[in-house]
Amino acid sequence: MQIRVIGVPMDLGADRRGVDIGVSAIRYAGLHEKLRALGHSVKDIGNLHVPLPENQPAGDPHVKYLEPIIQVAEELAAAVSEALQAGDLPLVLGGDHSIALGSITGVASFYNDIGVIWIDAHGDFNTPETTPSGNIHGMVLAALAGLGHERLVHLAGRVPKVNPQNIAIVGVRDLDPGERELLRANRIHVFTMTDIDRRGISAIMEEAITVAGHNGRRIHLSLDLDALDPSEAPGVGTPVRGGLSYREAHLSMELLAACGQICSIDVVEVNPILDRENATASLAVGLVLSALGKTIL
Ligand code: B3U
Ligand code: MN
Ligand code: MN
Repeated sequence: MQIRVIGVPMDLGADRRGVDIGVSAIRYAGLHEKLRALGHSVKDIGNLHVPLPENQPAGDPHVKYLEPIIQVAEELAAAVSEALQAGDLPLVLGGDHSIALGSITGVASFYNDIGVIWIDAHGDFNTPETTPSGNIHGMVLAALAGLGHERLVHLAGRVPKVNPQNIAIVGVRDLDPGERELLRANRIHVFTMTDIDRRGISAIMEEAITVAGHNGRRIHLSLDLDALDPSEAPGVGTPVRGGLSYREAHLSMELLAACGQICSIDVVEVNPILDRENATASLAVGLVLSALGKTIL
């Protein structure tokens, strides 16, 4: 497979500073050589330009940094759909989770029906009315499903980008009250850590793959490193105890690789300032390898 790496050093969508350099940390953890060793060819188009918060007004406190986030999302959507047109698999490195707005918009402009598997401690399903923080990384999945701020929802192309019925969120353990209501009202398939504890990660991932991928549709994987337990992934902005273990996360990726429907990936929320010896970035690289075909035997 030809992998096209796209860096998006975005930290306008979250409060904790430092996710912008997650892009470099993931590259330094050996992403390219490890992908090549697995037999893939890798092309890296470098980083998109992202404005600094120092040079920007935050604007509306319910949707902070809306304009620059939209500007980057439009650019990223174009880069992702270009990669797909060339037959490459876009691997988008974040940055905070607001970048998924651009990557999934790009995928949705290439395929007319897609599924999304969103692996995250959080739902990222707030709107400007329900958000406790005003941070767009906590609203992006709702926007892609057609809910929330008009400018986010109507970004280039169709509305919604993803049919809410084709979304599976896995690893959830922290939802805001209004967000929970929205997930329920829109019948989003949410697989919590409790579901994983009770039924096992393998059954849960198989169900998530069926939700996102039935009828053979292509699946976009959006991997937020805070889905993992903070003991494995300390370098994230909003750690929440009780997350996926190392083995559960790898098995999830291996099952995704085996389904053969993954068309694009984002890896987000790695924060090297909060990390220990690049452990979270190294884990991110390992998980990407498993999602792209690495097996033990
Ligand atoms: N739900 C909260 C916190 C949050 C969302 N995503 C992350 N944190 N990483 C919010 O601000 O929307
Ligand atoms: Mn997230
Ligand atoms: Mn999260």
